Amino acid sequence: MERRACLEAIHADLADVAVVTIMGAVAAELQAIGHRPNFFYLQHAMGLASSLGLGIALAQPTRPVVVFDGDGSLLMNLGGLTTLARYRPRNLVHVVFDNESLLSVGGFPTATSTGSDLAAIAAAAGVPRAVTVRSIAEFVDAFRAARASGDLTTIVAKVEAVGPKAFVTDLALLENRYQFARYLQGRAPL
Ligand SMILES: Cc1ncc(C[n+]2csc(CCOP(=O)(O)OP(=O)(O)O)c2C)c(N)n1
Repeated sequence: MERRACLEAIHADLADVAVVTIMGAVAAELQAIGHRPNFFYLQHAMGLASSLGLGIALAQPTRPVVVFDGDGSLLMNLGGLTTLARYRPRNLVHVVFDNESLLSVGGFPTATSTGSDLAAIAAAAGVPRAVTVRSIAEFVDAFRAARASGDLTTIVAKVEAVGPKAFVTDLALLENRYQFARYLQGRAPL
């Protein structure tokens, strides 16, 4: 399956959810599908999208939070999973798009291409709900089940290593930051 199709399938579900993505292909795709002021595309800082999501989820426990991570990013900071599990934010869904590569910087293969299982690692870290999905229907079901479960979930979505031509968003980081901060503060979009 393609990551873009996964994002399209749940885009309507992200209307009033704090969304944090990694940089690169996933950010460019989500913005192209339809940017919202509640979407924040974290630049650089590989492996820290779930940490940013964790901070928001703990600070605002009634707000749903969704993180879109990548296999390469998560592998750079596996301790992020143990910290997520330790604090167990019930309002956070952690999606890892596992394309077995560092697509946004040239497609170098990651450890998942030789068998490392990120859902098993998440479960071993103590994440209470951790699943792997391989079709759009499975992905949508897992995403909605995670939202409904009221517990921390990591969904590893196995996707093809394909993406947009340009891996950049058409939105300055600073502008995105202020938009997102206003959203979190409940202030009207500018
Ligand atoms: C600490 C750090 N090292 C390197 C980079 C350069 N970089 C940006 S995106 C990326 C690849 C991300 O891979 P993955 O999380 O698997 O997502 P994909 O690009 O495959 O969607 C890299 C290495 C970075 N942003 N930060």
